[in-house]
Amino acid sequence: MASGNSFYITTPIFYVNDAPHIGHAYTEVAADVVARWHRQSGDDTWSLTGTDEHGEKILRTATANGTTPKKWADKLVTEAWKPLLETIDIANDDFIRTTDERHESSVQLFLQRLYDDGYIYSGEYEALYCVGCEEFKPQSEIVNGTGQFEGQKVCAIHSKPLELLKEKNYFFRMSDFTERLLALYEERPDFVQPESARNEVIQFVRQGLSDLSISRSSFDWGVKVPWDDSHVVYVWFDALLNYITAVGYGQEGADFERRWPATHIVGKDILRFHAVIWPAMLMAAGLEVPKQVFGHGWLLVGGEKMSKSKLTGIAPTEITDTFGSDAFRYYFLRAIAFGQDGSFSWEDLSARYQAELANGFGNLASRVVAMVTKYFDGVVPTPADYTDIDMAIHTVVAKAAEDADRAIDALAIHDALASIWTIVDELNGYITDSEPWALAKDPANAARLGTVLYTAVDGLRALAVLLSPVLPKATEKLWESLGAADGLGALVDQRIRDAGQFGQLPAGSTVSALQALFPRIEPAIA
Ligand code: ME8
Repeated sequence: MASGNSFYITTPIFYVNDAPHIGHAYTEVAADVVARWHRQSGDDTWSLTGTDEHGEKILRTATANGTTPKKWADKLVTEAWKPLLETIDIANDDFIRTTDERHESSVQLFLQRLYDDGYIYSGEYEALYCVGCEEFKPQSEIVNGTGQFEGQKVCAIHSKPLELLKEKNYFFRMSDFTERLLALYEERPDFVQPESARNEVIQFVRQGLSDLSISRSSFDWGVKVPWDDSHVVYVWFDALLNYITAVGYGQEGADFERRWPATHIVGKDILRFHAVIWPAMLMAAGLEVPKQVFGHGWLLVGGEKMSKSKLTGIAPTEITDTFGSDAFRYYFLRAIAFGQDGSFSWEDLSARYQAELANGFGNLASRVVAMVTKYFDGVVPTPADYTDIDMAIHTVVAKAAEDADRAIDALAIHDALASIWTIVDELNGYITDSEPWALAKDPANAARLGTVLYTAVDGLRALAVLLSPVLPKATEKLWESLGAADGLGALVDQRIRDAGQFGQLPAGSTVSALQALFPRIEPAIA
């Protein structure tokens, strides 16, 4: 369970060839929820995201747009990628760009170390390259083109023709690490997750690894190879290093020792880079391998991965403009089992918004606050003796908090949400069964009415804490409305681990009016 430990979580750093779509936002939100959860558990948490700006793909995009790659990257970072973080309410601690000086100098340091230790040699290479993936493709990922690419070899992911590259390159002796990697997967079953991803990686490595080409000399948009400035570092080798350069690898007085190793959240498309190449690089440098690599599933459109290059991307603002950032965050994490693929549908989003957020959680909060206002002039009542049905709620809350914490540790974010939602459902049922409106008709029931509403309002207190990593805006409003800030302090300072303990909201606190947390959405008029 999370407690006082160092916890460092990362997203991939995204290519700046285009603006983000909801697939990128999905990764960001997942990592952010886990980071916020750990922060609220008292862990020494650090969350990193950023952008991948070197390589041929960015160079070609910039050239096609009549500008330099750096200017293009600056524009995309400022106008698209940083605004994405605002749109979906990401509380990242750092944002790294591979064009940052702090990154480039540490990449050179790392590479020099591998070179000095004999892990790098010069050689000739000829193979089919996909600029979309920025990768030499193995036979298993090459397919025959169709339509306009009939007769050509294309990338199975991008469906675009591969290019035959023949260059003198520097190579990393990755083949030396086959056995050590297999031992790592064996000794630490959690190293690659979910299980399907782990199996895929093991199967791949068992076939034996080839050495990896880690430099390019046919263009110069990249980090210069320190001992040969006619080469730039291969974009993936450069990009993977962001996870350590951002926390100050090789710099004086940096946080590297304190933060590293990290939990990497990535899409399954880039699993092998993270679960094979990256740990091999770290082993060669004598550094600790990551704590975990978790490969989540894809958002699909028409059964295929949503993608920038296939123009099937949906901009996150298309959703947040109507439903808000909290609903965006909730929906993707609740509707799709983390680790599996899922399809986005407007119908499903609307239905869940209405049923779970507006009617389930939002309505529960509104009615409880309204009843405390109406029957107790807005003052949280003192509970009298608890009956079995009240105690059952205490148990539900405690269990939900524990289960959710365990689920987040396993990165089963959807399970954590399902556990927390048992509180919403049980509290709604409790209120229906307890009928506070009927109790209020007879002053002889005042003590019982107070107990019921205290139980309900303290249940809301627990929900505000447990849901704050997912629904930061709605839970903040609820916290304020409960008057909890006065009695208990800021919501962000509440500890997840303590949230399930019943009875923390001080009786006598004053609740204030609560506007609908998830307002009804009027259908757009065609
Ligand atoms: O690969 N569903 O960057 P990238 C879910 N720069 N997630 C998706 C998705 C989809 N349809 N489409 C994209 C790169 N993603 C490299 C990474 S890291 C050292 C370098 C998300 O811009 C998912 O996280 O192509 C995926 O792995 C990532 O975006 C790829 O982003």
